Amino acid sequence: MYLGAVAAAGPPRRDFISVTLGPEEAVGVGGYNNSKAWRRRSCWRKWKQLSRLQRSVILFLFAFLAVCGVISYTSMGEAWKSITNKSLDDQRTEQEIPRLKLANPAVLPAPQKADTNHGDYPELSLQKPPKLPRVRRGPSNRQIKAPQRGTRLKTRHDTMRAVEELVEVDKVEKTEKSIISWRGAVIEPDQSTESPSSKITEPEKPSSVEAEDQKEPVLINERQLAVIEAFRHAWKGYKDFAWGHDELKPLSKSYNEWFGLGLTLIDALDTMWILGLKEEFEEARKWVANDLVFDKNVDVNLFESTIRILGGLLSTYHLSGDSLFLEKAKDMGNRLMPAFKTPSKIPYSDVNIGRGTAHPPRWTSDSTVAEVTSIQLEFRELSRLTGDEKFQKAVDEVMKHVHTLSGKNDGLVPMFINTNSGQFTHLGIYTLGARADSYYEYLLKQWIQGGKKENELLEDYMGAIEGVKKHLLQRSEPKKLTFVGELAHGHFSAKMDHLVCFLPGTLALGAHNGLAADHMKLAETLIETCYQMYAQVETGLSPEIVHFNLHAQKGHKDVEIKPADRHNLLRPETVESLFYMYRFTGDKKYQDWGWEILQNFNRYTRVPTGGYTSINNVQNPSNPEPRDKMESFFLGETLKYMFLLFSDDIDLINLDKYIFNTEAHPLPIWVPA
Ligand code: DMJ
Repeated sequence: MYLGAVAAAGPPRRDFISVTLGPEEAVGVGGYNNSKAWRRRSCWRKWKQLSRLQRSVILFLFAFLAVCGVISYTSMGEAWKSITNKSLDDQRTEQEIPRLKLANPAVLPAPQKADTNHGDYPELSLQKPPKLPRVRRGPSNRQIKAPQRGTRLKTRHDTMRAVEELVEVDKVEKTEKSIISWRGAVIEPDQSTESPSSKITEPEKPSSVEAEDQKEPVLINERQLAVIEAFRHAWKGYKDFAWGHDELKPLSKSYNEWFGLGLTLIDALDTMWILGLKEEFEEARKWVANDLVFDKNVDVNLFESTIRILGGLLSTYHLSGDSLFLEKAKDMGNRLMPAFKTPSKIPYSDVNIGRGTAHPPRWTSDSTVAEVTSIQLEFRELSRLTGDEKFQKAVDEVMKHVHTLSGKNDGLVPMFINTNSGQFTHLGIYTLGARADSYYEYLLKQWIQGGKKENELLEDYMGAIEGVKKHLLQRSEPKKLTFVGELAHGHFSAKMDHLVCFLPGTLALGAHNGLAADHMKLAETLIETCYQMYAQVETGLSPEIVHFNLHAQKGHKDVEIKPADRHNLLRPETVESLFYMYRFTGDKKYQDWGWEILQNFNRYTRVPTGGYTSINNVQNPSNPEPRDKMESFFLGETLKYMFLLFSDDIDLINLDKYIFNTEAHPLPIWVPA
């Protein structure tokens, strides 16, 4: 905790010079006479009795003391002046924090500094099994209540010691908790959460921030520590070789630029907050404050920049209470608005955020359905926070329009929509994978975000799940795994993208929110399938796409992989669903599955000099063929969901108060359950 220079310095010290006179002088000789005249006379007599040398020595001493006095007065004055100025500066910074600063106070307490000792961790090289990280003192993450279903803390001595240290730190910090001032984030635990905006009457105001969530000391377990360690390793690579750029190329020790907006850094902000990585967060925050500029002649993809940048900034604002992130989010949101200036109001895929122009891809005037229907959580939230309705209006219009469109098949949507006509194109192909996936996810999540009142969204979601059941579900051989295939002009294909593995989590979230109980059953069978997409592969990592065997063949597993599909991009969907499944069932097998996956990421994708890399061949453990790229969602999503999966605390991003956008950025539910 940073208490500020004044507090740290404490009250000014007073120095005294004590001059001790001899007993004779103190009480007089021959009786006590304390009259002023007597004392003056007596002193003068004594002075006269001294030799010249004695007098000179005394005079010299007095002169010396006087000079010392003057010098120390001047330097103390300077010190005092600088302390006073600093405190004024602090006050100024607080005042200059833009208007919205306290509109929505921080949800979680400021992350605590994690142990910076990298040295405890042996570096793992590619393809070698990693050693389990030694337990160390992790960050104190005080938003967590006592674990609900028993912690996964190991009983090993060092683990307990680590935890005891955490608790000790926490106790000390708790006593200082009246105001936590940390880089512009001002958190007053007693402050109640208010709606950030009073300008908008609908939708309803959130009450997402609960100081009561911040009750007990946090116990970080060994698996969470391993996630922190993985994050820090990834971050080290990004920091050393790609700082401020979009994506790390960990093998060539360089970077890849996509939008030129520090994508990885922004995507990772709220993960750092949740993991308690204060130092890293502070450094990244500085970059956002000083170097993140949107006034650039650059084309960005509307969907990707909304879910990663806008979503990342909004959730970081909610978690930290730091208005810097809201200001940046507003700026970005405004710059994305030209995308909606189309004949149909269905947005273009690309926007030049510097010039304020938008356009479809060069080869078509279509946008993908997932892209135009998976920006709503973020734009709606931006309206709620700013009081400016235009963001919400634009995206609501898209949803209303899509709701009425023909060309659906029992709630399943085609993959493309035309920005001129507003009609679906490429009819007849239905998938829950690429280009359609998050349409289904956002139907449910918008309904939850808005307080479960927007019936059309629910209607479309429920209808779509019926469509999935009717057209896309099949069972594989030999294990009879239920999977979600695709439909192309009436023909079923047993192809399933890893992307579809968001679905078990979404189904479970719906069931948790009161929807059909059989959704939970389906979620349970589908997450088993997603896990098998890892477990049946040589590296224990899923490929991008699998084909399931519909007929039993000797020596064949359920999962078949085509050469073009055997890459792994460090994607989050399975871990994401494992997180939801564990939250809602408490079944520890989901944590164990996630743990296996984390270890396999460490075995096959970790680059010794920092960072993780996507790989080309999940079927070859001796050479998984690194692709030399770390996607921003590895930090934004995969590791965040891992950390949350291993936590036993339902209040670490409480799912009745938050809804994750499709890039794992938590946003408040407006009317919490
Ligand atoms: C992320 O950008 C989002 O999760 C998106 O919805 C799908 N693709 C990646 C992760 O796989």
